[in-house]
Amino acid sequence: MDLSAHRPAAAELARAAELTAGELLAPPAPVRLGDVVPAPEQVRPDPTADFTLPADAAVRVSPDPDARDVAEQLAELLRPATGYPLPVVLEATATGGPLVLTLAAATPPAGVPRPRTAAEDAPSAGACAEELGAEGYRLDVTPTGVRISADTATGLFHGVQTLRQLLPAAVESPSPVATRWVVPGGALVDRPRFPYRGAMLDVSRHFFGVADVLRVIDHLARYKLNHLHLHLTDDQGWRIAVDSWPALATVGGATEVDGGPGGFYTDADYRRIVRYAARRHVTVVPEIDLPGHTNAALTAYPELAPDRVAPPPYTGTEVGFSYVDPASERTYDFVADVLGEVAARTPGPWLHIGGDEAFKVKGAAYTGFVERVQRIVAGTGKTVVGWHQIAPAGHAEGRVLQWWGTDGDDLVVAEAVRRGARLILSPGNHAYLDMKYAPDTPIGHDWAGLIDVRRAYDWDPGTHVTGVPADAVLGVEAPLWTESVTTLAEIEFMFLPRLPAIAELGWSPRTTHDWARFRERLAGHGPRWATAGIAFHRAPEIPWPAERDAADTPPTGIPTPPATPTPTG
Ligand code: TNX
Repeated sequence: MDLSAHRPAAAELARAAELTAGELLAPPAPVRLGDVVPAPEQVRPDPTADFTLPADAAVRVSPDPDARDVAEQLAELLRPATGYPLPVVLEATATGGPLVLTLAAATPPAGVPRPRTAAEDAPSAGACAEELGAEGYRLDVTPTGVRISADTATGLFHGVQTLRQLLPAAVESPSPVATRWVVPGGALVDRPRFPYRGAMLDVSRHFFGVADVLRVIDHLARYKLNHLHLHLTDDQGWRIAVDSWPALATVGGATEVDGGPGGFYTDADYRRIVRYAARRHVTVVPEIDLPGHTNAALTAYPELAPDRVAPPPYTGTEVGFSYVDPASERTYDFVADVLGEVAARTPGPWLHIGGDEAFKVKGAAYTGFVERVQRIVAGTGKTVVGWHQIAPAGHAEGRVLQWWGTDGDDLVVAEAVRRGARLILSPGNHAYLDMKYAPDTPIGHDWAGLIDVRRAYDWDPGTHVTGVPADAVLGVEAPLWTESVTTLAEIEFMFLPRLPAIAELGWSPRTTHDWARFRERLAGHGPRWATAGIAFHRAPEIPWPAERDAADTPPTGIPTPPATPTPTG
């Protein structure tokens, strides 16, 4: 029998082989200028202006210590994957070069039209297009180089995070990769919608060591989140050393959910976290939860308990049973000492006093306690933040309520806002990253519902709570409670990919809000996380590109990431 009719011709075989080889060797899809998360305010791509980083590039930067530090961080970020030396050079008037970071608003390099701002496009608005503010930046890519300009080092830092995302995903590799380091041409002007963009890590229910916290700060910084709220105390463990009440940490810190060993941050540990965060333009917001959620403190100092009897340590996950005695003066000595010490080692302006779920301290006893604690905070020079349960207490100058409701009709909170409070929005059913993605998510809660990526993304902080106008919204925060979260890989699994969704709501103008585009942009981050050894949830709603080298991460399992270098700095 003649099989020649079924045998592919040699030319066809060669063609098929060529296609397969082409697929294997083809560089990954090029990054586009608008592929950034959170979405930038204005993007003007110029496909004729792509730039390729040369091996002998230097980073030129204005001679300012903070700007210089951002330049050092850019070099530190690029060196491992590129293998290039990337020296940092101080230059008062850097006019050009492959990588330039300048602190003053710079004239765009010739050939790149300055993008028009929304303000310029609106006929009535007269605001200056180059008002970049405290956090904004401008990024210009021409065939001869990348220039980031900003009014502040913080703006430069955010610009560097954008540049990082514009380079191929291989830039996340901890070891050298042979590739062309192409940045898409064009110009971009960017600044945040809200000044407060944060995430919370509960280090009480399970304790996480300094290295884990530093890694979390890195994740925040990537997505231009600028606040890390540390939930430092709860029934299951007290996590910060306090000199004047030492047993809080040594006794109260020795437990956690399910009987693990717990732990606490020494003064040096806490300062290291604060310093590491500051270098990444992230402000630490410490929370001492009062008057409830205090079982760990009571085990150490029974004199604070209403019956003056030490309760047994608590390793379960119920809430609302413990409280410090609001009728005892000793309680206020404790509060003043603790808040005084924490304030003294916290450079940021905020002090979070909790206030949630104090079910056994009711009515005037509760509001009276909160009002007194608000005065103690004011005495430390900090601005008070509390969970929205503190709304009925009297107003204190500048106070901020963190709203975690699941129903946007909250009259008590709207009234507190009318009296002058500002709001951080952490709606339980959109922003609580301890909620499961889907029924089969192996860890997490579901009391506020399931939160897939779309649910994390599809809400508007500016209109979410009835009677709370956008200008009373300070920003957004994604809390991660850790009753069921025990490792860094599990933190990352719950954070990613939802944290970038919340980050985008906090940063990007509402006009950029678009689920279809967001999921496309987010998809490109999968290979970045995989390359960096960061665990994440391969949410089925996101069109992740096929990964060649990445570890296989099943849709619902929590992958064990490859060992990552310990953060330094
Ligand atoms: C409620 S929301 C809490 C926490 C729990 C969390 C679990 C809030 C301020 N309090 O004590 O850990 O639910 O999702």
